[in-house]
Amino acid sequence: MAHRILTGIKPTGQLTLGNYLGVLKHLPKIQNDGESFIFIADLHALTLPIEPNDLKQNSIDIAAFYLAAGLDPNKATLFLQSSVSTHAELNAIMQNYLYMGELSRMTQFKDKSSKMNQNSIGLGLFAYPVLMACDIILYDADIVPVGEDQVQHVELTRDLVNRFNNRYGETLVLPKAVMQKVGARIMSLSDPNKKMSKSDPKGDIYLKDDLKTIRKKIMSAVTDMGDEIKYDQVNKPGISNLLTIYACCKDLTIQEAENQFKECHRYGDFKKAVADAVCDELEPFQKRYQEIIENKSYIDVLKQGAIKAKKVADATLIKVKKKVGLLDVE
Ligand code: ATP
Ligand code: LTN
Repeated sequence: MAHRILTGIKPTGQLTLGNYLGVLKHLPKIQNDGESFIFIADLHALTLPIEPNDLKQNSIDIAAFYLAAGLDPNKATLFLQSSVSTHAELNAIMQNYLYMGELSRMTQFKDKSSKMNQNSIGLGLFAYPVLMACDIILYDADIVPVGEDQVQHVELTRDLVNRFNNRYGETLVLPKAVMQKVGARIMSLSDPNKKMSKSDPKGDIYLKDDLKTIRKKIMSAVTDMGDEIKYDQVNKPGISNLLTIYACCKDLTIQEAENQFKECHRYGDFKKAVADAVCDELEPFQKRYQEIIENKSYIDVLKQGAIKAKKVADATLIKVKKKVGLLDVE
């Protein structure tokens, strides 16, 4: 059977180089591996406080970034999660098949909620993986391209699918998280032991940063003791992260990237090469983004995408409703 591919990015803030190297950059290639559904997870962005205007602008940005990265609306279906109400409907059913114990063990929930006032943690943040599972299930997706931090949520989706299928008979497709070999976890430039994340601005490179700022950020990235350019996550997390960024921008393996810097014993020279690689990669991408923002081509793409997505999603919802015994009198 042909593959069904699904992935999403939530419009919680400005996209980072981590989002780009972990997922965005690879989507144009992935879209040829099967039928792709690529969306803006705007309902998910509401799980933490966000200004309405920021949410709108971030959503537009993600749409434009998808297109700038090279997603072809004739091949992939691009849409806003909130335009397809079926996500919320399936969520109402599926929340009964994931357990509070499971949800409370999710790393993302533990990380995000630990930074909050314990009396004002929204239910949506806790129940986040239920909605994410619905996103995946609705499109019969078997391939879910994500960065490393999202693998746990896809694993939980697999548990849900197995639980549902065991209870009601084969109904839902079992998904699999697919990560890039290089780039699945880009780390912060100021603390290479922490993930680069758009909700934690320290050590981030934003896709909208101008090239001068990007250079400056890379040149001042935290590095490690010694002068060797070697991949060693434990003893050289800073250099390893920069090597990963370089390899990913140049489409090299880590080994190939390392070989290029065998003779280099000056971190400054190495950082300059990394900055060049990132700027070479992002310059044309930023130009395309700017054009798309100006011509607003994303509006029609999202409209058409929602219509296509809804058809597929509704068919799954009908199947699920039947299986669980919801009476259909339409
Ligand atoms: P937040 O900080 O709001 O949690 P995020 O950037 O971690 O945001 P998303 O925007 O929803 O999360 O992530 C979109 C995709 O980018 C996901 O597949 C995620 O795994 C991936 N991703 C996010 N950060 C990185 C990173 N540092 N390295 C590689 N992939 C990443
Ligand atoms: N949870 C993801 C965004 C997301 C997603 C999805 C990714 C929402 N639904 C379905 C893949 C498949 C995140 O926080 N990065």
